[in-house]
Amino acid sequence: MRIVVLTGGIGGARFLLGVRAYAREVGAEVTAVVNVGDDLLLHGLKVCPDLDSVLYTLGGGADPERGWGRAGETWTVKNELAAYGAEPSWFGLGDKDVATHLVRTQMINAGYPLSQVTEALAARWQPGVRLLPATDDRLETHAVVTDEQGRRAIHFQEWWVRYRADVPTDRFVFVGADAAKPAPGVVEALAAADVVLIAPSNPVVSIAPVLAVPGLRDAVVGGPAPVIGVSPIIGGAPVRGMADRCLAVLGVECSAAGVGGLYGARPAGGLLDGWLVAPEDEGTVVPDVTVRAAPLRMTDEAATAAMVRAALELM
Ligand code: GDP
Ligand code: FO1
Ligand code: CA
Repeated sequence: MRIVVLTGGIGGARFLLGVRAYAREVGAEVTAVVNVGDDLLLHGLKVCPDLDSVLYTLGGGADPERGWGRAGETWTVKNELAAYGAEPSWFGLGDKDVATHLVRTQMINAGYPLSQVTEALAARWQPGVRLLPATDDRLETHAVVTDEQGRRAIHFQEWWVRYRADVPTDRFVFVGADAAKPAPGVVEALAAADVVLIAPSNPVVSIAPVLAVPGLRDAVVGGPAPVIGVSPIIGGAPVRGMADRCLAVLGVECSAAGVGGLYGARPAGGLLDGWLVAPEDEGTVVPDVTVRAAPLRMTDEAATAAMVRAALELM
């Protein structure tokens, strides 16, 4: 069996722990197609938060409380940069994390595409699933905001980390998406998939930028595999993060029904064949989509693997 998962960072990474556990049980192969819209250049370093969340989580090196970055992290580099007054000061790179960005940046500068760089980093972390960036090309999520400086587009990280999403926001744009191509292997993996799972990731700034790569959405929707989504919203609220703020920007209700409706039914030009919601959201209706309820809290690997099993039962 071949499973392809579309995913963002922390929520997707935790989901992948369950997908990997399930896949080991049944002998399935897993490919994760990871969002790159959060990526940024910082102090000359290429930082890929979602790819790193997945690598560190599956590799056993992630900080469990923070969710992003490395366990047992120290902050000497960050403090030294602050002593120089180096900007941006609102985004902190941990010392261990910096090593990842140094290796990645060196390879990118030597001409390697992000997909090959990711493969090289994965040789250390042994994530047990194939990790593919959605694209090797530049694709950055920006928020169009209006504040005392007027109407302008700021990088997603500035919107979230600097302003904590607390700034009037018109919309999100995926800069570069029009000219981006799916990374090598992505379309092939989708064409060979037995099932495509949409991780319980942020639909607006994790899954949408993956699908914004021309050809990628068509490869999912026009592909042979059923598409099953897992709701990141339980009882009208995200489990963590900023999905409620992001959905509000789109005017979409923050609910399992709202996100299911945003993805839409595959027969009606949308994405989904099946939609897994939490027991709290039992009775959720998404027209033309098979909806089922199962516990969706990813408290540990066994609970998450059970979620994956429930998702696959929707096939
Ligand atoms: P990010 O890129 O680091 O923001 O992570 P993702 O986009 O992959 O995932 C963020 C989403 O994960 C949020 O909308 C959360 O609601 C969702 N999430 C986090 N933990 C859980 C959980 O235990 N269960 C479910 N269903 N969703 C979760
Ligand atoms: N999130 C923060 O809230 N503050 C930070 O200083 C910060 C630094 C950071 C460095 C590397 C990395 O991979 C992630 C980092 N994050 C930080 C998390 C990140 O901003 C977002 O949570 C994700 O991009 C959302 O997917
Ligand atoms: Ca993300």
